[in-house]
Amino acid sequence: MPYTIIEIQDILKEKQKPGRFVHTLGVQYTSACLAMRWGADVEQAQMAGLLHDCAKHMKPEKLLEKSRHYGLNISGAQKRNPFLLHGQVGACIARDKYQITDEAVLGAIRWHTTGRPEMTLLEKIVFTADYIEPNRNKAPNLAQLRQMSFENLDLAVYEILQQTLDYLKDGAQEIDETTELTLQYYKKLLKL
Ligand code: DGI
Ligand code: FE
Ligand code: FE
Repeated sequence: MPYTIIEIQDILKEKQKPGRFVHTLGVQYTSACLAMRWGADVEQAQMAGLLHDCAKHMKPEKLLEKSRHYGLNISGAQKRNPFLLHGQVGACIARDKYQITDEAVLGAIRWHTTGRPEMTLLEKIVFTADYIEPNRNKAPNLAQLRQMSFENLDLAVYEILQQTLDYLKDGAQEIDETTELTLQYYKKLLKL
């Protein structure tokens, strides 16, 4: 029998710090709202949103160990910044531990940090929900971005990537190749 949403919430509540768990629920429900707006499957969106950070509590050594255990390809940027692996490891944990077999849900968990070129609708929804959920307070233009997510999802994805990359470059942080490729893909798609 697969786990219900409520059962997974109960498990994550024990594992995650209170702030992380509140964010997790925020992403679950925001993903559901975006799915309603854009005609995606609401159940898939809720499950992917709920599990997107299921590996976020792991320490860098543990993320690397799990990545090796699951036979993931680890890029140079990921080796130097193991937190970049929490989406990929999270997707493996979702399959292994939470018995998620739906590849669409696993993909949305896997790509939620960097995005990827040609994201599926569900992947774009979770990527966006992660940034705009009500408990997030990272961007100065969140109100505008939240509205944009319900008007032009591709443009919202692009804006989020742009802001994230600007922020990382300001802090002289290493950029994952996929994040950069995703920005370029959506820039071209939108003819910007
Ligand atoms: O796990 P969350 O904190 O909820 O959100 P997330 O999975 O989107 O991770 C957010 C962090 O990831 C944010 O501080 C920006 C960072 N990030 C995204 N792409 C890259 C990156 N960090 C580095 N170093 N390189 C990237 O390409
Ligand atoms: Fe995350
Ligand atoms: Fe998150």
